[in-house]
Amino acid sequence: MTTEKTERTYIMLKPDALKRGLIGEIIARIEKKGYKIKKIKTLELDEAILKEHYAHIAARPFFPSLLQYMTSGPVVAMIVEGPDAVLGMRILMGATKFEEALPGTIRGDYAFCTTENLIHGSDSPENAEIEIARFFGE
Ligand code: IDP
Ligand code: MG
Repeated sequence: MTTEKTERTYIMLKPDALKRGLIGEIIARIEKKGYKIKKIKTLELDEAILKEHYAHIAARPFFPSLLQYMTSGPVVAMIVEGPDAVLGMRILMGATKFEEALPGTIRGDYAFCTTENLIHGSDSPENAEIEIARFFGE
């Protein structure tokens, strides 16, 4: 008997992933794990959508540099689906703080900075649906 549930999550490859030529490597890891990429597109984010998306950290001192980074180039937005995809993608991504991200995770293997940490993934199934609506309008 399997207990896992099929979920959708919102994944975003941040501007440093594109600048460093790592999107192929990161997408390959997501696919090798077995998740399906249901939708994918590049887009450029403006401050308004970022203030909404990052409302939970808007008061933090690093927020201006986060805005500058996230508007510095295009991102790759994806809807990723699979068993327990929300938690599973968070594990594949690794911890937010680069020094805590374990080897074998995307951030653990490639990130050397906490702001520029390559990838976003929704932190709950509820937020996944909100973020999918925000970036894909569905
Ligand atoms: P998450 O991306 O792992 O879910 P959040 O706490 O939601 O982490 O923060 C959103 C983004 O803000 C992080 O991915 C990172 O780019 C940036 N960030 C979070 N905490 C810090 C910090 O302490 N210093 C610098 N940047 C941070
Ligand atoms: Mg988060």
